[in-house]
Amino acid sequence: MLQSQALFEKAKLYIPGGVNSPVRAFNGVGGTPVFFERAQGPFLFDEDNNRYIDYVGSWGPMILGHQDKDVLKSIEIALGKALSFGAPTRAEVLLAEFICQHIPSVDQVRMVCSGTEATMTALRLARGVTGKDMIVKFEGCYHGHSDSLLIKAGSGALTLGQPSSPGVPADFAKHTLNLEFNNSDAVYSAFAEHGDKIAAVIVEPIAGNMGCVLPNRQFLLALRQACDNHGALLIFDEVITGFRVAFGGAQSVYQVTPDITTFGKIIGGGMPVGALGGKRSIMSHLAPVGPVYQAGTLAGNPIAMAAGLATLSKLTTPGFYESIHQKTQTLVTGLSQAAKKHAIPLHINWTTGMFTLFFNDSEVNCFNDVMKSDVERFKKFFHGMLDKGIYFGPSAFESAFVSIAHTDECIAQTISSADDVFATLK
Ligand code: KE4
Repeated sequence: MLQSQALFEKAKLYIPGGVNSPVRAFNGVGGTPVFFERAQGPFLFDEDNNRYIDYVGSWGPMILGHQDKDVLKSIEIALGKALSFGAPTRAEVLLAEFICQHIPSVDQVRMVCSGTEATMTALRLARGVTGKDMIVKFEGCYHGHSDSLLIKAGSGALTLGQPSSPGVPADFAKHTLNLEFNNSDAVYSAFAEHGDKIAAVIVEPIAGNMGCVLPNRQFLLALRQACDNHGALLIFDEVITGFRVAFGGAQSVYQVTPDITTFGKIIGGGMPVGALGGKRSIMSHLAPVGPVYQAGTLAGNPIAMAAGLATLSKLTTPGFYESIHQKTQTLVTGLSQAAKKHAIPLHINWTTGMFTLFFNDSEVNCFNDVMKSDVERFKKFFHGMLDKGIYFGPSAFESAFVSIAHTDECIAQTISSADDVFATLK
């Protein structure tokens, strides 16, 4: 890792913390971040040409694995025409059409350049439509770093131990209610007290940013009912789960329909893309049709649209999600059996294409459960696996991701390596 160490020292001269996103700095696990030079299929290669099986997948986008030939071909064709116009293009219409045709709750979609932009815009839209200011989010859920949402966020902020970031005015924070994920009673109480002021509820329908935490369907139904009863909008932040846990996202798995859905990651195939979508009656409030403003120089960028459309088109392959599900299930089963063999308290939450190891022998259904997990043991697990050429996200509070490119051999190697590492964790 000599090159990574040298690059990290240089990076820290020119970039705060040496990284362009905090979780990458390894503060959650200690040690020096690995600097990667290239990737292929399920593998990453660092600057010292060490190979790793990749369970980060750029935090979700790489569901096809790295360097998918069809995605690269689409990008090459787009590159031959232009990088950017700042004007309407066919490609953005085709990607919007694809999403609208396959997500029943979405009639129209607006492209942006990140998940943060998508959720920030979704909140502004909900506030514009309802004329109300308060929003409800859930502890441990992370929706990007816009001010209204960086309140007891999960993901990086959780790792940084700053449940709400400095720089967010108190006047913003007071409009954000933080409730416990999976706690329907808390939702009923919040709406009983503030219902006439709540513009929206935003939730990761399957949480990924406190680690993977699955919802109780009754909880999602309670959100839907509360929003209907009080004229608030339900926003499903499917930046991670969209086109990952199922072709129709978490909303298709739990059969609960949001008013607005935010997307990102997979819909860009690795390029910078976010999106928000919903019924025309809501989306028509967005400029230039309606008064709710949103804009972006590179929104709908043709290269990103090409990467996204090529990626989504391959997800329609018959059996794709069954295969991803099977790979994930085989891996999780093997890891659980290995931990049991070594009497390591481990609870793995998982669903199709995503999972998290909680070093905790009880169920993990909310943020407080997550915080009972043994983070020190996770750090040892992380580095033990890294030394064996297996790359998990450098934080106990993130989800790991499986791609269609992860072979049976990759999964067997991961289980075998974990077996060795668990033996050292006793
Ligand atoms: P971006 O602005 O990072 O594209 O998306 C923000 C976002 C919104 N909603 C959900 C559910 C998300 O998971 C994210 C971003 N996810 C994190 C990983 N858990 C991004 C990784 C990072 O921050 O470096």
